[in-house]
Amino acid sequence: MSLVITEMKNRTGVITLNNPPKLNALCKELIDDLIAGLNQIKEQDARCVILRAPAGCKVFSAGHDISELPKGSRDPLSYQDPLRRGVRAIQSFPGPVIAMVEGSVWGGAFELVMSCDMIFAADTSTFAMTPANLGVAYDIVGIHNLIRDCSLHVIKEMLFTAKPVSAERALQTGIVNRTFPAAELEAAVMEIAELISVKAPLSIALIKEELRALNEANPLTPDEFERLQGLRRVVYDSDDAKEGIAAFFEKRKPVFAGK
Ligand code: LCV
Ligand code: LCV
Repeated sequence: MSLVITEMKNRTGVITLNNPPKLNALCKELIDDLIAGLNQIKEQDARCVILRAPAGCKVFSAGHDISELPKGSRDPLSYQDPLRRGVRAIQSFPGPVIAMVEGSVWGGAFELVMSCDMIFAADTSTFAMTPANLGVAYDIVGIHNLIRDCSLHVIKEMLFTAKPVSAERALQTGIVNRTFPAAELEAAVMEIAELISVKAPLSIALIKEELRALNEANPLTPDEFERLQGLRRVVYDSDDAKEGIAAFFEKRKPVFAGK
């Protein structure tokens, strides 16, 4: 029995964290199911993914499964840790992954949500970053994933106090894109996903990968620059690139085939 529900709604994939007894804690099994869900959705030509928890949930995710943390003197968040693999799967998915948050978000789940491309939250949701609660030596990549989207002062306040931040405060500080009353959240996020799903997927996937590479702090190495140029070539050689311009001059909506 998978700990996530994976479904397609038109050309939007929806992954629902679904392990209520463990408050959707990010145990190895749930992360493996999340990655499998993303791979399944990729095969179905999804243009966008929504990552959510069941409607009305009190806890979006209780974060890393504390019972799976090493009992000491071992890196708690090394490269192959489930949380690290889950974050990389979201960041490398070739299309926007939107976090639709309702309930409270804790620790590694906050990093998972921050690794998504956009965050839309119910106005009753909260966000907490908790290594200081557990004495966890959070890893550099994980910290880097937190500091790119909002002020260092706010992230330090969250890290050093481990105090949950309200949706309103998360909106003010740029952590979330928008907040909605819980009852309106799903419809609003589906509308955004539908809008994305008729845009040019190859351009979007390229731009997401360019932003990821640029965001990885260090200046691009020559090899990395050439790699991105190679990806751009596939896109500007594509039928879609021709279709987009032809449609414009023929004054009709483009139909992008993704090739
Ligand atoms: C395993 C859990 C968990 C859990 N793991 O229900 O960022 S870092 O460095 O901290 C990173 C390592 C990380 O992500 O660590 C985990 C950070 N997560 C947290 O700090 C949240 C810890 N949980 C809570 O604060 C409460 O459980 C919340 C507020 C989420 C829900 O409170 P509520 O009163 O509704 P309980 O606390 O009673 O939890 C129900 C059961 O789930 C277990 C918890 O131990 C309890 O188990 P028992 O029924 O066996 O007592 N549980 C909760 N969170 N992350 N197990
Ligand atoms: C050539 C045009 C253009 C135009 N080029 O007047 O960011 S990227 O990657 O997309 C980048 C590559 C880029 O910047 O691509 C261009 C992005 N631009 C747009 O998407 C805007 C396209 N234009 C429009 O949406 C409308 O034209 C606006 C809203 C700007 C104005 O609308 P309006 O009804 O006032 P028309 O659409 O009737 O345009 C008047 C004439 O200008 C041409 C258009 O084809 C039309 O030509 P005809 O009179 O021959 O039909 N035109 C408009 N924009 N970027 N030609």
